[in-house]
Order: sequence, then C-alpha cells, then structure tokens
Amino acid sequence: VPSFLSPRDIARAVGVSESSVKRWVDLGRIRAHRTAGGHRRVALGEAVQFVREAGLPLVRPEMLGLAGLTPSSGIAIPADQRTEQLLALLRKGASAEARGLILSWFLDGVAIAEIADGPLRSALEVLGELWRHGDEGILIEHRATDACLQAVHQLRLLESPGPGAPLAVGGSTDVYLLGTQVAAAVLAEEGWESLNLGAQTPPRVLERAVEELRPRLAWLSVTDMETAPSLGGDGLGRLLRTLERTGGILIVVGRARHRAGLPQHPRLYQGDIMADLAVFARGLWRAES
Ligand code: B12
Repeated sequence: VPSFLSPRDIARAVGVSESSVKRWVDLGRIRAHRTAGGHRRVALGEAVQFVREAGLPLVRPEMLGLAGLTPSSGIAIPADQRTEQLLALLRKGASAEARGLILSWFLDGVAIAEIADGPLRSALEVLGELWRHGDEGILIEHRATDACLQAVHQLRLLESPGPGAPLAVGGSTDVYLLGTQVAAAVLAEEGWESLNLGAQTPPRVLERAVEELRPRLAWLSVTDMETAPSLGGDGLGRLLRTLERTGGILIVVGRARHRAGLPQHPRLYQGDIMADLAVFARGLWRAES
C-alpha cells in the first residue's frame, strides 16, 4: 500500500474526476503537501479520513490498499443488524469478508469505539459460549478472534496521528489482546499516538514505560476474572505515584476491572466501554491544548 496518494489515485478510488480531487485539495478539504516538482500528495490516512467525512462510496477500494472491502451499498446498515452480519461471517470462518465488513462500517463513518462496543463485542460474546461445546467451538472462537484482531489492526494503521499528537501507552494485564488493541485504535482515531504493550503487561512494566516515555495517558485492559484481583496491589500503587510525578492519568477498563479492588485515586479513572475512552481522551487533549 502506498503511504502517499496522488489526486488521480483518490479520484479512481471514489469514482470522481481528478480535477475534483485537485480542487478539494486546494480548498483544504483534503490535507496534502506538494512534492519538489509541485505535485499534490495525500497521506493515506488523510485520504481515508476524507472518504469517511465526505460520505463518498469507495468504488475501487483497492486503490487505497483496502481490497476485500464489502462494497458500500450506499444505504447505511441499521446498527442492530451489524452484529448478525458480522456473526454470520465469523461463524463460517469468512475472515477476509468479516474484515472487509468492519472496514466498510469504519469508512461509512462509524467510530471505532462504536464498532467495538457494538457488533464486535456482541458477536464475540455469542462465539464465547462455543468453547463449552468442544474443539469445534474453540476453533470457531479462535478463528474469529484472529479476524477481529486483523481488522482492528488495519483500522489503527489507517489512523495516523499528526505531529504534536499526545502519547498514550497501555496494555492488557492478562492474555486478552483485543481490548488493548481496540484501545490503541480508538486513541489513534482521537488523534493520539498510541503504544500498545499488548497482553500480559503488569503494572510495573507500564510504570517503566511511563517513567521513560512520559505519556499523558496510560491504559490497562482487565478481562480475566481469575487474575484481576492481583492487580490492585503494590505495582498499581507505584504506577499511580509515578503518574502523579509525570503528570499522567491511568484509565482502567475491562469486564473484570471491578474484581481488581481498585483504589480511589485522583490519577485513576475507570470506565466500562470504549466510548468512555474516546470521550475521555478527547476531553483530556482539549483541556491541555
Ligand atoms: C477471545 C476470547 C478468548 C481468547 C483470547 C484471545 C486473545 N489473545 O485475546 C482465549 C482463547 C485466549 C480465551 C481463553 C479463555 N477464556 Co475467553 N473469551 C474470549 C471472548 C470470546 C472474547 C473476548 C474479547 O476479546 N472480546 C472483544 C473485546 C473488544 O470486548 P470485551 O473484552 O468485552 O471488552 C469490552 C469492554 O470490556 C471494554 N474494554 C476492554 N478492555 C478495555 C481497555 C480500555 C482502555 C477501554 C477503554 C475499554 C476496554 O471495551 C470492550 C468493547 O466494549 C470472551 C467472550 C466474551 N463474552 O467476552 C471469552 C471469555 C472472556 N472467556 C472466558 C473463559 C472462561 C476463558 C477460558 C477460561 C476458557 C477456556 N477454558 O479456554 C480461557 C482462560 C484464559 C485466561 N487465562 O484468562 C469467559 C470468562 C468467564 C468469566 N468468568 O469471566 C468468557 C466470558 C466466555 C464465556 N462466556 O464463558 N478467551
């Protein structure tokens, strides 16, 4: 995938004339720079953002490196049908189609947090019951998780934070990868630079990152009920003291966070869903800039 596109590439992708795209660039509707030779060049992330905001259908998604996308029908899919659609694809192992579907919602302008809190979470909740039914169920669940991880990774890459973006660092305290990966993508969508330390990140490792990188925001995703109680101990206390010193804030979210015995602390925020993180990150950045 090229990281910079010409007006012609974009014109082909959305099925309009090259001169229209050039005009939009010149009007500032699409952010671009000029090459030494004076040609307009648009970063992939800017092009994608433009497509999302303008509500243009992608007639040739492969021009933006988004092959496999479910072609947009031009009719927005009702939110309550998204879970069923995604579930059907994940169940039968149609991973590329599932990824394309998620991407098409994103390009239709649905926020990453809304995708994650809605269909992604709901579909996995259904599939999460299957492990009780033996290996076939476990296979379906694992395959679905892989498809979702890939989709979220792609969304994250499409959101490139600009210069001067504030930094956020986080991870998951257990084996669960999706929550922390979604958090990184949501933050990228809100204009943050994000560093995802991934699964099995204990508070002391996050503290190390805070010490070194001084992020304004740190996050922890807590999903496993068994290991959650060990979170609220010494390591967390030290992490919070370090954040006090560096001026950062910690947000702890995940289905098992209430098991973690978290203390009341001015540097500690708790939430339940990705939308909480999006709102919080937006507020924090505004407050400081
Ligand atoms: C995928 C999955 C796995 C995968 C994880 C793969 C991976 N590397 O990530 C694997 C196969 C490893 C796994 C293993 C197990 N799992 Co499992 N798993 C799931 C499943 C299907 C999906 C979880 C997921 O990623 N969801 C997608 C994310 C995006 O949604 P979410 O986790 O709900 O998070 C939302 C919020 O909490 C919040 N959030 C989460 N983190 C963060 C972070 C931030 C910063 C923010 C703002 C928000 C936020 O936003 C999200 C979107 O709304 C769930 C089903 C379910 N109901 O959740 C079971 C589930 C969690 N697993 C369960 C079980 C029982 C297990 C096993 C014990 C089963 C087994 N014998 O295999 C093992 C134990 C693993 C361990 N040591 O902890 C149970 C837990 C029951 C309980 N007591 O809590 C569940 C609920 C399934 C079920 N119905 O029984 N699992």
